[in-house]
Amino acid sequence: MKFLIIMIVIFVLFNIDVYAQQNLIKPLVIENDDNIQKLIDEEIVLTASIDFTGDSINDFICQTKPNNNIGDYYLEYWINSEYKILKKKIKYFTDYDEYWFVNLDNDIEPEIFWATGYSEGIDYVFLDQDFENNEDVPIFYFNPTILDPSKHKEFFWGYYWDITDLKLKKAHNSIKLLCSINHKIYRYGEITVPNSQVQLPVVCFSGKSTQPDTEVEEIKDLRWFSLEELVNEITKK
Ligand SMILES: [Ca+2]
Ligand SMILES: [Ca+2]
Repeated sequence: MKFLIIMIVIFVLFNIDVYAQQNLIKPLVIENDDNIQKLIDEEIVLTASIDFTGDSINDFICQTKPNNNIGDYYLEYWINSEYKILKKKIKYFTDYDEYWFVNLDNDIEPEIFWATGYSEGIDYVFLDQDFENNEDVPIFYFNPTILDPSKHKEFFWGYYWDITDLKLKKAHNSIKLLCSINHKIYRYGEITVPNSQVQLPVVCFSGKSTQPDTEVEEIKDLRWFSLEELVNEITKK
C-alpha cells in the first residue's frame, strides 16, 4: 500500500503516464527515394522520414554529398510529402548534431530540439521552423537535465545521448514544459548564451544518466511553463 501511494505521488509530481505517447520524435532513416533524387541536383547520401509540417503525413529530410571544392559543409533539403522542397539548409560539420521534433505551442508545426556543438561544449536549443524565410529560428537556449525519480539524487545532467523524452504536459489547449528559472548552474566550455536571454533555464527530460557522478548544481522551483511564459521570463526587457 505504501509503495502504491509513493508511486502515485511520483506519477502526479512528474506527470508520468505509463501509457503516455512519446513527445520527442526522431527522424527515421529510410531508403533513398528516386522521386526525391529527381528534385535535387546533388547526390543524396542519406534520407530520413519525419512529419515536420504537422499534418500527420511523413515528410523527408535529405543530406547531400559534400562538395569537395567547399569542404566543411553539405546541403540538407527538407521536402514535404507532396515532394515540394520547403527548406534548403547549409549544414556545417560539427562533433555533435542531433535533433528531434516536438510541438511546443498551438500551431501544428513541430518545433525542433537541437543538440549541436563540439567536444568543448554542446548547445541545447529549441528552434522554430520558418519555411517562408528558409530558416530555423532559435526560440531559446537551455540547460538540459534528466529527472530520474528512481534514483536518490533527483537531477542529472541531460547529455543528449541519455535523453529519452521531454517532460511535457498537455492541458486546456496549452502545452507546458517542466522547467526552472531558479538554479545555480554555470556552464563551462564554449557554448552559446544569446544576448537576448537573461539566463539559460533548466528544462527537464526523462532518461537514464550514463554519467550519474557528474555534479549538477542546485535547481529549485520546478514549474510547468508554456513556451510563451518561459520565453517571457528569460528574455531581456
Ligand atoms: Ca507532413
Ligand atoms: Ca508548433
